[in-house]
Amino acid sequence: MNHQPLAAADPLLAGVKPYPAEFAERYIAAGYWAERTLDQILRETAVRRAGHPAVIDRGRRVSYAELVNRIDVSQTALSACGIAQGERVIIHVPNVLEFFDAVYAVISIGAIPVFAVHSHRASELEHLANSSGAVLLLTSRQIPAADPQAIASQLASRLPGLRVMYAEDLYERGLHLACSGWDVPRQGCPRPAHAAAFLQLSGGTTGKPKLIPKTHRDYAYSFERSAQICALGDHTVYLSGIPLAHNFAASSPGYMGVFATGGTVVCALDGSAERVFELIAEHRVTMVAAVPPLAQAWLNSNVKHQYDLSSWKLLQVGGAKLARAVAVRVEQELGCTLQQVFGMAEGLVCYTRLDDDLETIASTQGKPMSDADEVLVLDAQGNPVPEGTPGNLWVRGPYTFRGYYNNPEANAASFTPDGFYGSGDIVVRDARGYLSVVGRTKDVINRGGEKVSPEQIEAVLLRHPAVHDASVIGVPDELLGERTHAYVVPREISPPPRAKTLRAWMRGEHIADHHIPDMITVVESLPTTHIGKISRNTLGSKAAELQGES
Ligand code: OOB
Repeated sequence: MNHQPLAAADPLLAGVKPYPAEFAERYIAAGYWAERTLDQILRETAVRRAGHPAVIDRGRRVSYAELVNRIDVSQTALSACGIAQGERVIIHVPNVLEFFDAVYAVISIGAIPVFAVHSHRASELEHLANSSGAVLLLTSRQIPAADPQAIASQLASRLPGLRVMYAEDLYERGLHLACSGWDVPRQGCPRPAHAAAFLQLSGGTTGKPKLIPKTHRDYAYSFERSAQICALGDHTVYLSGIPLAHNFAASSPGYMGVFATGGTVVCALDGSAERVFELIAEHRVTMVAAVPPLAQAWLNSNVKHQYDLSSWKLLQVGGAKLARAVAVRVEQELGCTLQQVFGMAEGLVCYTRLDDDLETIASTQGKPMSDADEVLVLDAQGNPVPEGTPGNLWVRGPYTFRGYYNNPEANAASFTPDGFYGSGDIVVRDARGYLSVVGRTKDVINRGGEKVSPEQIEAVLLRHPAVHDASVIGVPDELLGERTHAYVVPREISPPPRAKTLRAWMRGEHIADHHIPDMITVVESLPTTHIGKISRNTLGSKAAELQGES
């Protein structure tokens, strides 16, 4: 555990690197940052929209007034537990009503949520507890395919100082305490808006997740601006196919954007086509967020015609590159507008706009949400590249963080001296400022000196009508240094495509020889990260175990 204080540490939470004063002044003067905390924003909406449903979770419909009451009562249970301002609390709760009780009760009490993903198990949670110094884990009895008691006892033996509670008990316990005379606090977060509100996890595909502090005011700006871009309002009914704990589902515009504008969040415990389509039809959902593998599964599902999806206006896809061949199918096959979202927990989020032309929506990952986002596209030497040329993405702005929590080594490696964060993404910027992600610095395959981007090969494979999904990795090769290996998941048709046929088809697609995979293996499924992005890292390390026809 590294508890080295940083030079100019946030006085409200040691280990948080604040925005420099001149930037803070600029963001306040320009109206980007305001003096409101995250729970205050929800409480304000609750005054305006008291009786309107805030959350729907299976049979449970909870109005804004009820939600705020649940949060206040839940706070009582946390106080009784001795949780104090500034202490870290891990949230390990899936997409259910109690997720909101947990998050907002912790924030309202002035403690700091640390957002685990519900697919994390003891080993990941132990890392999070150590790196955040958390005192409490709020887990859940509703995590699909998990044994929370086993997780708790594994953690108890390794981290005796970490207390464990179920999010489902917060409200009940709080009610009980209130009945026995405890005061239910109703005033909300005691910390100022410039303080760190929570710690989010980096989505990096290498190494263990790092912790990203977000202040109330920078985060509020990002979801309120996102809500504007996505035209959220009272009428919005939002569903996320990915965990609510992830930055995309939290703030792009996510549930926080919905709560800021008075709409409704519908909880989906998983992103399967049946579950999501059923919820869309039943609750007249207007907007859905997904990672590309989910969107592909919904597009290729043969049950979609059985549901009334007419309320569905917008499908947001982000988190990983959406192939153009998939993007062009959305409007016609699902009947809604596609919005590409390219973002990162560290900050910058880009959107295609709702009124963009179809080509822009299908072939770019959008443009930054804020006029104050400073985006640089640089070559390896740090010089700007011309428009239309791939380069490394660097960013600074009113909701892009200034440093990982308590991690000077990672900070030294991730920032320029003047505060630009290097995301590791390779992008192309056009004359309008729209970005297309063409790869990641670390993913580039060096095939005998020819630099091959896995995304480019995947994009071609996804054009084949029998291909459901594809992922390409580099594997060591004596002659070339690295060669390309494509793993392909077929659509549910019989017979599935043969590796030989796919390669022959690719040759007919008029692509460079080095874009035809050296190896193709047809497999049943691909490994994914905790939020459902295809994980090339795991694919690389598990490649030998993957059975399939080559
Ligand atoms: C989102 O956040 P993270 O932190 O899980 O992952 C960030 C990384 C980016 O640096 C990029 O490599 C990749 O995920 N990524 C995309 C992408 N969106 C994210 N790559 C290509 N195309 C896209 N549309 O993933 C995230 C955070 C907020 C909103 C949306 C996604």
